[in-house]
Amino acid sequence: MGARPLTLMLISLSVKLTAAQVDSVWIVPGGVVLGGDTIAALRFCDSPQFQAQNETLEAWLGPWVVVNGDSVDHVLQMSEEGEPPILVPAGGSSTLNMAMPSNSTHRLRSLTQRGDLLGLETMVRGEWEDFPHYEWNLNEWDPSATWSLAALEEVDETEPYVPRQFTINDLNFPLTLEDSTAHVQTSVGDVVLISIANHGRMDQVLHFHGFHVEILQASAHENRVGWSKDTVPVKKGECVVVKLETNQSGEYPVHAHNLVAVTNAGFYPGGMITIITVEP
Ligand SMILES: [Cu+2]
Repeated sequence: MGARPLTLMLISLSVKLTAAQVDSVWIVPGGVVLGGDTIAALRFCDSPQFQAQNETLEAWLGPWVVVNGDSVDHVLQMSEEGEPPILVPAGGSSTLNMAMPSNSTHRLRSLTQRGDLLGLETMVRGEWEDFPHYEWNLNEWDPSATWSLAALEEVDETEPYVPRQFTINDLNFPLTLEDSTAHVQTSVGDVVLISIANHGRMDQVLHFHGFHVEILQASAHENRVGWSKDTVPVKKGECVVVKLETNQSGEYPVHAHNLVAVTNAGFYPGGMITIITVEP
């Protein structure tokens, strides 16, 4: 009998600690190799060390402190309209307040050209229903533009745009299959959610083989919520969330519909392709 109040006290203590937690993320410059191209990059990293893939921010673990390890200031913007931009001075830090509704997925991006084209953009997830949640960050890359930006030169965005690499979570196929949040692994009858953010300069359309998915969020197409489709457009800057309930086992590709987006430097297959693996 005496143990019960103690247990309750411990539970409420742990809840308080979670709510007061402040987590940090670092803006770090570096370079990556994608499909044979070397690319200059900026990433949101979980330590001061450069990492090739942007860190996803879980809003409920916030507030988040962003530490700018780049040599220039960055101005960050959450995807919501009306959220004020946040200045993170070079070598300094700022706090991101992430009061966002549950069941919603957003983008955090840099408003500078250097940040935008070097890939300083990531997904910020509110809490969703308690299903396994996968994350697909879509982007494309023009290697020569990244080197101009790394040298603090401007890129003329009115010039024809011919990216050479196309990625999910900053990896191109077949490396997407080694990423545990790009490669969906589930069992027949189970439900998973997939948050998709398009950080690139091109609209994309994803084609799901084997299944229809239910659209739970489509920030640029709100009329599509509730639709069940095997083809899901994700406009430039859009965040889409879909629910997948599998009814058959096997390996099913998901790929961008635009042919150039399923190549690595022109070679097919590559780019924005991943697999849904369904165990019986
Ligand atoms: Cu297809």
